[in-house]
Amino acid sequence: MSRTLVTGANGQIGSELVDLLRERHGPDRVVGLDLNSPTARNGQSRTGPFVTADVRDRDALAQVMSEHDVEAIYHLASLLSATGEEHPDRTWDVNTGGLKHVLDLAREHNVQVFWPSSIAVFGPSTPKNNTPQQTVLDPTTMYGVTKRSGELLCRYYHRRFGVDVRSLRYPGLISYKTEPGGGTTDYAVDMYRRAAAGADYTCFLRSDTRLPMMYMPDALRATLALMDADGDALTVRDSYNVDALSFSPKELVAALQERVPGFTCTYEPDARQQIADHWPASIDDRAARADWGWAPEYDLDAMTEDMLSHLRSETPANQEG
Ligand code: NAD
Ligand code: AKB
Repeated sequence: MSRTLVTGANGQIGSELVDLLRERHGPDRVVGLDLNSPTARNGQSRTGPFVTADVRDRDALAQVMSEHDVEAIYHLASLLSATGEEHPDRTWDVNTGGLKHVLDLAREHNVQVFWPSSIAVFGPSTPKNNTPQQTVLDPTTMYGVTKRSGELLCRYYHRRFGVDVRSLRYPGLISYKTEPGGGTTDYAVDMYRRAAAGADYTCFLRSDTRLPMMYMPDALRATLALMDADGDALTVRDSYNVDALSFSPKELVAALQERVPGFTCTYEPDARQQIADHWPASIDDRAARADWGWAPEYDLDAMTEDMLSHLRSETPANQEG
């Protein structure tokens, strides 16, 4: 039986993607892989196969591919931007080494690959508004360096070896099921969680820091749509820009205050501000719209309604009631 492999399966995206793919293909046909077994905090159903392994270990990956007859990989295992600045060597090894192993094995086993890039590929010389698909790419973080290197590797493996690898430059992703890990855009999820719990929030970015964001249901839909698309229609083989919405912390505070009276936010920018200052405020995603029909569904109001209703239903008071 051939299977789909998801690396980084315990993460913010992996936890939800594993469940979605298991609904699509059946629980037995999707293998999760991460450094540790999933816990309740990872939110993921534990109905299917799971492997604990390190993506830096090529032999372990090769064994999983053969044992499970893997036909598609969603390679999500990674360190993110803020953690990346704390551990640059490990970030290079995990992000770039892991992707190289996956691409080599995909070439050997004729496997389709999804690998996410990020708005972190852009930098201080990139146009900040409506950032084009083809533009200056001068990342200033180790995370951004691994993402741009990864994009070039993906394009090389496609052109040189015909590997069917597809990629999106995700903006900051917002979700309520599994908490994000070590990113710069995580402030938004933290703020939602605090507001839903009736608490105030101290934000680590300045109030006017506008960044591109996307709600997780849109991100998952984009991912599957790209993987389902006709390969001949894809004109971008490094990584597609995808846009959904943009907001600053103060705009998110205003959206929350409309629904959570009395919510307040104070601002204490830290080292993550410098990372955010080099990222775009909005993205031009016309190539994704033209090539495979991308269109987001959630704006800030719709996302805020949905986030709060889910987070409030999970608060201890509601669980007891
Ligand atoms: P996350 O930090 O929530 O999850 C990453 C997972 O990878 C974790 O469960 C971690 O245990 C695992 N991992 C780390 N090192 C590993 C290793 N050596 N071997 C095996 N597993 C390892 O990240 P996420 O938000 O789910 O992101 C998934 C992918 O999407 C990453 O490539 C990330 O760069 C990209 N991305 C995410 C966002 C976002 O906002 N979440 C935005 C842009 C791009
Ligand atoms: C991060 O903040 O590091 C991620 C990303 C935009 O890649 N959310």
